[in-house]
Amino acid sequence: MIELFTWATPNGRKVSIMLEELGLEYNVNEVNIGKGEQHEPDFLAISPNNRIPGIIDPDGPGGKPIKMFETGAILIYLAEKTKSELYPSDMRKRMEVTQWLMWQMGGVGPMFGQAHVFMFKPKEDVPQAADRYHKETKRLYKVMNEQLGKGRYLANDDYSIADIATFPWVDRNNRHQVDLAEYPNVKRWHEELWERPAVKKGMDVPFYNT
Ligand SMILES: N[C@@H](CCC(=O)N[C@@H](CS)C(=O)NCC(=O)O)C(=O)O
Repeated sequence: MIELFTWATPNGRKVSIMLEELGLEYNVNEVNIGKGEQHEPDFLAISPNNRIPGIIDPDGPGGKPIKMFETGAILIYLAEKTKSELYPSDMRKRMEVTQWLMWQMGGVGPMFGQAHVFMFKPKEDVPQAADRYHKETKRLYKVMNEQLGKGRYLANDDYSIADIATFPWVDRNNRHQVDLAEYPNVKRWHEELWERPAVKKGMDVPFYNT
């Protein structure tokens, strides 16, 4: 049984959606980042970067336990472990997915995350920062909208770990003040993904909020 250490945030939900998609059994360990539990030594032994989520797979490579942090790496690991086409075996398709996964990890996650800090119940008003991250967020939506106008999913025409990584962030569009109606291809994709049973279940771990 895989141990998942997580909280109700977009990064946490990437991994619970993936585990649901793969039908892997897992146990949820709540790490309440609002209470600072990500700094506790037991969690740091799994995620030295003090960020959720993390996993422990007792049945890792070579039959030995493996601990992992960083969602991009965890998604790749879980797909490799199960030989899932959510990370395609075909090299060209795989690189397409890798590009959009890296785009999420280096762009969407950090930029939307900063937009939330400065735009959603900010501790202090910093208009220059709010404006900068809002603009960058909208630029990323434009890129995503164009890409989703070319195909059904972010990479190729197949659902992949790139979609799984991006979806929970787009679901927080209220926090970064983006109206999905302005990005019709993203809206279509967001609605379609919500129809997947694994997405519905994974988004509710450990509980759903927007
Ligand atoms: N690049 C990391 C980012 C993880 C991350 O930022 N997690 C946030 C929640 S979404 C967190 O743990 N924040 C705790 C904190 O800021 O102290 C990943 O993809 O795993």
